[in-house]
Amino acid sequence: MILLVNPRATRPSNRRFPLSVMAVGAALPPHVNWEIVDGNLPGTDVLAELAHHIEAGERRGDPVALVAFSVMPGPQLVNAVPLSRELKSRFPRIPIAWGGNFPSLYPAPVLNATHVDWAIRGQGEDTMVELLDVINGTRDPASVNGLCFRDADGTHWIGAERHWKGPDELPAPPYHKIHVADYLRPTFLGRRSGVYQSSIGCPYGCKFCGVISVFGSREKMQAPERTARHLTYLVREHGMDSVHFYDNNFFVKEEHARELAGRILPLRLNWWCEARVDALMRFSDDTWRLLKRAGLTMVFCGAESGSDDVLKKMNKGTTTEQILGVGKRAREHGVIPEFSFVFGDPDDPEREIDNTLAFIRTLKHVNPAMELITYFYTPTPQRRGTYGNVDAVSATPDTLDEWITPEWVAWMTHEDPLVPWLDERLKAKVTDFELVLKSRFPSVQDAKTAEWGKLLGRFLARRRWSNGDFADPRMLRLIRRIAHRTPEDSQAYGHLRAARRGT
Ligand code: B12
Ligand code: SF4
Repeated sequence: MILLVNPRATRPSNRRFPLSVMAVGAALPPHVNWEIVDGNLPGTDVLAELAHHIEAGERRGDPVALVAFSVMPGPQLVNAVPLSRELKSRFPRIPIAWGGNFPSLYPAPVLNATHVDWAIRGQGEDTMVELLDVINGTRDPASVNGLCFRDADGTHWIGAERHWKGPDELPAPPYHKIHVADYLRPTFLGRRSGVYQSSIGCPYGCKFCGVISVFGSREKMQAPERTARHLTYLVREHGMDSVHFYDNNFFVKEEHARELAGRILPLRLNWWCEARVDALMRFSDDTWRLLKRAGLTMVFCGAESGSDDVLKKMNKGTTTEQILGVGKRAREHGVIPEFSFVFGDPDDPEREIDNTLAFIRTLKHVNPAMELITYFYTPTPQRRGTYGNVDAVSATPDTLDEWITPEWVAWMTHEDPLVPWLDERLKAKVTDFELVLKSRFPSVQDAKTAEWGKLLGRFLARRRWSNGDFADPRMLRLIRRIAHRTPEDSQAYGHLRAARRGT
């Protein structure tokens, strides 16, 4: 038996289908028994569940041969480390593997941890199947692409990169292995929102982006018919009414977008997806209308910067004119655009911040419904030296214990990039601006702030927004804090975070 663990990555109320471990499990050979243990489900004691499965497997004569964790940088890592360490100390003979974005990007600290036996880089389906042969003693681990391990003398073996497959070559999501209804949660899109990923990778090469560090600059899209078939199942059998598409880049070709929209239109879903502004600007008005009719409610676009020079430096391949163009067209077609920006240009951070904040104000005039997401540029070792001279950035940690300190958690979540050119004053410029904007125009996705807080914030932020006065909005911060609805279950990693000025 194989146990697939999704360590807690979010609050239970925000849980989503654990797609990563579902995908890996679906590809296991039919004779292999497997179960998912999902730390995002309310009240789950992951360690107790694992122990229960391990003991039950022993009794049935189907002992657990491997416990495999999915680990994303950030809070999921914070939860994975003690879990995996404790599991190893209680069941030292059971091999532990880690897959997902964290070991794909940072295999060395994973292999430095003696409680992890195998690290898997990149797409996991085929590597896991081959790893089972290794564990059964029928295959040399060095022959498995994507597999990393410690040699007998402790040196690290980093397996060659695995060529990854497109979604059409992989099994369908195994919905029968989870309680689907437990994962259909209310969001701004609907009362029973689900998630789905229909493509893998992204064909572009933005220099700051972690997606291409894992998948290279390639994207494989699933046939629209297959996507529609899976969504139809979720709608008809489980009453899903809306969906977040997790694709890094949902629209590549207009024809593909049109076919997909036509196929899912009868499902009457509301949906959110990520797209590039250049692709959206290429679409005809007729395509925009079709997307809207098919349920496109919000489209997330990586706008990144309000300066064309910086967009060029990032190798983004888009322009500020296209960003404004999408703002305008989205308004015309009744779709909410969600623009994300990356602050902290290594060469001239202050000028870039001022310029981009001014651009966001213009964008908000063009489309008042526009939503804002902010990030700080966090150069990863894989992308070092590609965008700005970032060689001064400190090296990433060698141990998992250091990775889960508050500083590195804030680094992984792009909250504090730990770069010398972005001091507290500059960061505050961004967070203060964001607070004024989000008080003046509360996000349709903000379920955390009580209604009275939103109303009061709107009123008090009015003058600041129209005067362009964003400096130290103490009153707005206080309102946000008091009006913050207490989560039903605060994040386990919360205490590890360094204090910071909130937005
Ligand atoms: C869902 C999701 C989340 C969920 C968590 C999901 C969970 N695990 O419970 C939430 C919303 C909580 C989340 C949060 C964050 N996320 Co996130 N997230 C995603 C998203 C949209 C989809 C991932 C997914 O399910 N894909 C579908 C599955 C099938 O694919 P997959 O995960 O890639 O899995 C494959 C391989 O990675 C591998 N694999 C994965 N797990 C395992 C396990 C084993 C054992 C094996 C063998 C293989 C394996 O095999 C799988 C099948 O091929 C991706 C974007 C994307 N489309 O990839 C971003 C993404 C992974 N997230 C990202 C980031 C940065 C974050 C945050 C840090 C953001 C923030 N500022 O706070 C936070 C913090 C994470 C945390 N809380 O720990 C980045 C990672 C960048 C990077 N390379 O480091 C991504 C790529 C988004 C982006 N474009 O920047 N995230
Ligand atoms: S378009 Fe988005 S996902 Fe693709 S490389 Fe650029 S930032 Fe990454």
